[in-house]
Amino acid sequence: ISRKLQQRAEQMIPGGVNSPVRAFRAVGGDAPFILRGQGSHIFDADGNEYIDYVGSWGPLILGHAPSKVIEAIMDAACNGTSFGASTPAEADLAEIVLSAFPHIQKVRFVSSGTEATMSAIRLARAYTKRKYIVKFEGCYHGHADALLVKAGSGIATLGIPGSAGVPEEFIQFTLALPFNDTDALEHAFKKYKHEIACVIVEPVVGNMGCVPAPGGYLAALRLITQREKSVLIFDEVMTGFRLAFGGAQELYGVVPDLTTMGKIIGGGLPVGAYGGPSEIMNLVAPLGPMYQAGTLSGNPLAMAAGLATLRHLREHKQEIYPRLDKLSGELVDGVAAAAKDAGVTLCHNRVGSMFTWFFTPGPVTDWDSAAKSDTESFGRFFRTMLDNGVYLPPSQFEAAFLGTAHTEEDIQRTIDVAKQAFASVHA
Ligand code: KE4
Repeated sequence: ISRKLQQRAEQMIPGGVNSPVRAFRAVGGDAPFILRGQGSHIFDADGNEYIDYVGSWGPLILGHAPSKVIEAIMDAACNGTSFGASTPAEADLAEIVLSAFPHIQKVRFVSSGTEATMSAIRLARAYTKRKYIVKFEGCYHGHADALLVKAGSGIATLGIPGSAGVPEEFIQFTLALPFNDTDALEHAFKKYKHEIACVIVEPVVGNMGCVPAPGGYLAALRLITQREKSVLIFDEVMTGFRLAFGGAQELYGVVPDLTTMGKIIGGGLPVGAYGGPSEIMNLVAPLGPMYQAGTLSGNPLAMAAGLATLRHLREHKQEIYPRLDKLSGELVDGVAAAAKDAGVTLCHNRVGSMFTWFFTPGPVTDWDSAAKSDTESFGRFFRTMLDNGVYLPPSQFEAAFLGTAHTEEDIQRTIDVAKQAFASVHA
């Protein structure tokens, strides 16, 4: 049935999908159409059940349809879905975000991670009155024009458009540097002295597959940007409330100037956010001259879902994060051991409940090393897992997630299926 649904959808929607990765181009085969989710499992149109390690790409840290979140959404919906006017829930959610990220004095809610990073960059440029921005190769921050660049050849050269429809003039001020290379960053600041508005980074990268920043790297970014009076932006859209209640900055003890968020803060509904000290945030309209707006920003249903999710995480964080770490470790190590036993070349990266198995000897520490992965083998592994009821991210270069609804049985079953899958990789 999924195939029929796909054929129908692609008549009217490009590729039949509303986000490219869902088309399974990177892994081949048919993408199942999902009808419902419950806890750690999802169910497709053909009646197949899967253990879900995508969790809507990060938001569903509490699993599918947790009763508290669903009730909160239903209660809010009974009073209407949107007013385009202020509601108390927005300040309620802001309060929790500020409690989790102490450096944030003011936060603005938007409806996606893309809007959050796009706005944070505009704000950094407004605050510093500088034009250049630095991002790192392999990091993804949403699809705003200025961020759709591929690394240029050589160090600290300007990026090249990473998408059709992005004129090079739109990325002429974007520097795409190698991740995990402070020399490259120092070189850029020398070459573009006093001209770099901000450095944006995923403090633990999810978009190369999971790649943690090596010890000292984030602290070095902090030092260099402080010295250069450039705004450091931690894109915590994926890591915020995922790696710890206070995200990567709590885990690593490095504090950026601006933080962008998304995913978990909406509890599965569309929410993004950017925040930082009032000194910077007061530039945002209507207070200041930097314009940013949104019809559904702070939407009551999205705020209700985010509130229910973050309140639960805040209340139970002492046991939730250690358990997610323990269970994820069992899973990742169990699958890695199965690969070793089967003579399959595999390495893995994991930070808390965010992880990736790479089909390469590794270590995977940046884009160049991630790109050495054997995506064919990954595709075969992915499809065998899917055929046996395990739903992994359909790309070697995406992070997988474990949530509070996953059980020991889920983990054991996944390891068992991986044993079969590795046997087939050799076949
Ligand atoms: P959205 O605009 O997709 O809400 O957020 C963009 C974004 C920003 N920053 C980081 C670190 C992100 O990971 C993302 C989006 N992540 C992808 C998964 N790699 C979303 C999945 C998709 O594109 O369909």
